[in-house]
Amino acid sequence: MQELPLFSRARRHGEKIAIRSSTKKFSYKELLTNSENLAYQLLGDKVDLSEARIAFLAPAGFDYATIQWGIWRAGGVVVPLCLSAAEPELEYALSDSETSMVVATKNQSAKVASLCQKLDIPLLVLKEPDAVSGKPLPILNPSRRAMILYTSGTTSKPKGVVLSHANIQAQIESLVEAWEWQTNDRIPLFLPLHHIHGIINVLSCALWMGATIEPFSKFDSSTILTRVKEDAYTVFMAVPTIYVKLIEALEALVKEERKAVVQGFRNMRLMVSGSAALPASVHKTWTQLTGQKLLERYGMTEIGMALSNPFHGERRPGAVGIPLPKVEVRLMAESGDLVTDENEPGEIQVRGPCVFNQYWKRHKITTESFQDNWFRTGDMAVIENGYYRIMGRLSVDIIKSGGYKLSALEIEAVLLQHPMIKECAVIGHLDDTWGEVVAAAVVLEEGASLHLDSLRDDCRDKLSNYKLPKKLRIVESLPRNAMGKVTKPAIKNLF
Ligand code: MCA
Ligand code: AMP
Repeated sequence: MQELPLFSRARRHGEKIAIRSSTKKFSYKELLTNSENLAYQLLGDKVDLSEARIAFLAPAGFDYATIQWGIWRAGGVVVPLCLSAAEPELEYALSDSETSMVVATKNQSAKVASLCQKLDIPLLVLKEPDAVSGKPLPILNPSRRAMILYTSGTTSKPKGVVLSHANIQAQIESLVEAWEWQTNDRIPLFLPLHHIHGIINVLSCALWMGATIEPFSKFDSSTILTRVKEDAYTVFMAVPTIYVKLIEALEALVKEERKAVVQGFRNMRLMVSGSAALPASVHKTWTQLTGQKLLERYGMTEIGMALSNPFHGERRPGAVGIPLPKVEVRLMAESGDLVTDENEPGEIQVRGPCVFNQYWKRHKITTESFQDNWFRTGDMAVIENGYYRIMGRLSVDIIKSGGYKLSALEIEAVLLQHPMIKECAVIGHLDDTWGEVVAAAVVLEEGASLHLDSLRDDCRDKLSNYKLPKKLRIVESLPRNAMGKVTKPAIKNLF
């Protein structure tokens, strides 16, 4: 067995710049040295962390990559934490994953210090590297567990998706091949790094290829437009909400300035959209404005990317293309029969080396999520003229907002803890910018009153910003069916 290819390839990239911020540049060599140092620090007297879960909190940048690689090189499983998570969400991730240590950058450490104390988990604050120890690091079998990502779904608490090193490698290789990643690519990274989109599609693919990443602590359209105007990037990956925000920002520019920025977009060799449906209107407006045809693709935390419009060939608005290399896709009709004809809807099921094989500590849910070794995505699609088109999700309780997957049940569970709220139902309400926004219908306790702003403030310490309700309806009673179950389509009609 040999070192994982991600690291042996980095050795070949050597002095090339892996990560550049506005003030600093870091080479592949520095990333290898610093992550090796961290690995020794994490190992102490041990020879292998043997899949111990190490959670970490770091903004996009060299430190993030150092920590991720350091944990991997020591044989640990990374649990990247959400920077904007509320404390109960962090506590849940640490407890559920049975994290044995948290690593944080100096600026992020205050966010987790008291929680680590409460849970009796050691906190390691990243510092300047010591000299390398020289003892060999563990050689990892690719089938070993590498990463746990928390994903919301049809359960009230998020589930930990376990990905192996082999899964990660297959996901990277599939995208590198399909989108023809190049060693001289330059890409901005402003997506959150506790999800696949930022972690695999941007960070890991770029580092695999020896490309250069420009990290940002958060997305800001004017900063990005300035860098685009300077021709800083060759590849760009974002969620639909970001393209909507960029269209607004571009349209607000004066003509000459817009022309210069548009030229920067025009010069890129690839612009990708995913994580949520890209409205055909946004696709077309983007092409009219910049001349770029966005490449839309479809993926999921459990499987990486599965379907993509082609790099060469027709990029069809409203469609997600065909299966990526190494990925098998089939559609299963509600009747239980395999869909064999075009224009017939079915659930997307996926098989291949990119697909995870377990939800952390949730054996029953894992088993139920597969049908004959095919992962059941819960998304419906049809094939039209050779391309898949996503029709929606099987569950109304899954909301996609700004590219984040949210569980209506998780939000309802928090709202029900509110002293003014007797009953509630949460749905995703269609929105031009966010895809969907969180909307809550509530029945109040006798004599109580509630406003959206105060509800958001009251829930802020329990939910991340993007999960807070954006719409509120106060109702006398929730619409229910004959079985007493809340009818969510009727809730949707309330907004
Ligand atoms: C923030 N705001 C919202 C939402 N989020 N309003 C409605 N719905 C939301 N979801 C509001 C805030 O309340 C605030 O309003 C204002 O927008 C700015 O908030 P901020 O948090 O600063 O937002 P932002 O930084 O502008 O965030 C927008 C964003 C972000 C950049 C689009 O949501 C984002 O990074 N999304 C990407 C998520 C992602 O990477 N998903 C991939 C998952 P006010 O000022 O009034 O308070 S992986 C996946 O899905 C699979 C594998 C796949 O296929 O990729
Ligand atoms: P996540 O669990 O955060 O990985 O989100 C995965 C979900 O995002 C999928 O199950 C889809 O519902 C949705 N999704 C991702 N890409 C697309 C797309 N291009 N069009 C529509 N939905 C998408």
